[in-house]
Amino acid sequence: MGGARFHIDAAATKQADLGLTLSAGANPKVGTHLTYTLTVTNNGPDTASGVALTDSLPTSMSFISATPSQGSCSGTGTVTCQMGELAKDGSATVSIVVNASCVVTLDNNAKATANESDPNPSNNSDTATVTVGDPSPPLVAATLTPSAPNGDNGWYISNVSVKWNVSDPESGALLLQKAGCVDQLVSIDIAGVSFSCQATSLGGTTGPVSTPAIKLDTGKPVIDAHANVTNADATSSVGAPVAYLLPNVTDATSGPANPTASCVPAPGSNFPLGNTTVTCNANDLAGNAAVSTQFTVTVRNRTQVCDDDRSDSERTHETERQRGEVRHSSHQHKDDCFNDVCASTRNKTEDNQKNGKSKSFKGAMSECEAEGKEEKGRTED
Ligand SMILES: [Ca+2]
Ligand SMILES: [Ca+2]
Ligand SMILES: [Ca+2]
Repeated sequence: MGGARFHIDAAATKQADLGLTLSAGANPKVGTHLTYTLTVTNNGPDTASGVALTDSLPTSMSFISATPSQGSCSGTGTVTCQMGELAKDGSATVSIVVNASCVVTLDNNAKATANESDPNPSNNSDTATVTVGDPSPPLVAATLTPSAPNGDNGWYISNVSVKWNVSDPESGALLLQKAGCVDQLVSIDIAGVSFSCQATSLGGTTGPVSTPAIKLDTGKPVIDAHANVTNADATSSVGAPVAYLLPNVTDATSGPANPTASCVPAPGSNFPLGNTTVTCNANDLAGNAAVSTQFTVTVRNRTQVCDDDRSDSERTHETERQRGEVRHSSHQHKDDCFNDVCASTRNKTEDNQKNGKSKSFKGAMSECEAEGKEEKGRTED
């Protein structure tokens, strides 16, 4: 212990005025390196021994390396360098390289000490101030849900949510200024709407960034009502081809995919005897399906009546015709047919009248006779 005290006492009799300067390189950007240079000078009058430099790095600076011109350094948060002796008027340096990790203005303080007493302690520490800049403007992106049009022809057929994602990893949220950038829910049919967002940080300005035009159609197209078709007459024993007009289609937003509906059975196709339900469907351009529309096509059973009620002689003729023994024109056949129908109808009507039943056959009979005469007249012409 006595030896140690003697050593300290002996050093205290000598004086060395250390001076420290701390300088920093140009203001860095986040993610780039910055070099601090510590320079220690011994202004005397004696040689300094046990020269040590201590630099407590700012917490937002991450240590990369420390390189002394003499001696050695250790530590990463607080860097301590043992520089050894420094002769009067001698100087030594330490280069400390750090990485700037965030946008900030900060001070770095360092100090120098030696075993000898320092007659001028005021120049033993120094401060360097740097401002770390933001190298990049904000990140701006919109997330649409659904992410892409889920209908036809670029249309959405369900509500669309728009969420803005705005960030700046260097400047941070507090340094962000936004214009627009409002989350949206598109829930009303519209032929096209776009939203935008602009953001500014210490790194610059991004935008305005715009969403694609959002076209929303959730409404079904409408098919006009179609009246039943009741006046079609059979042209053969299996029915008749029946023409009808396809119903029109309207749609408020995207418009109909086709101006008229698609109906089954199609117009002009053969309809069987009796009632057939026709079903019509349609889509709009966005792909929404209409509520289907139905109507009835009735094919009246004239041929069947004729076949049932024709006379035995007509049946005989039919057989002969099939055998090729008799050649009747089609007009002649129709005459026979209608005659038979009229005869049958007349008989039924007379029977019904006698029995006091419905007289509705009377109308049918006169209509039938009129048509029969008309047909006959054409045949004779
Ligand atoms: Ca000093
Ligand atoms: Ca940035
Ligand atoms: Ca629609």
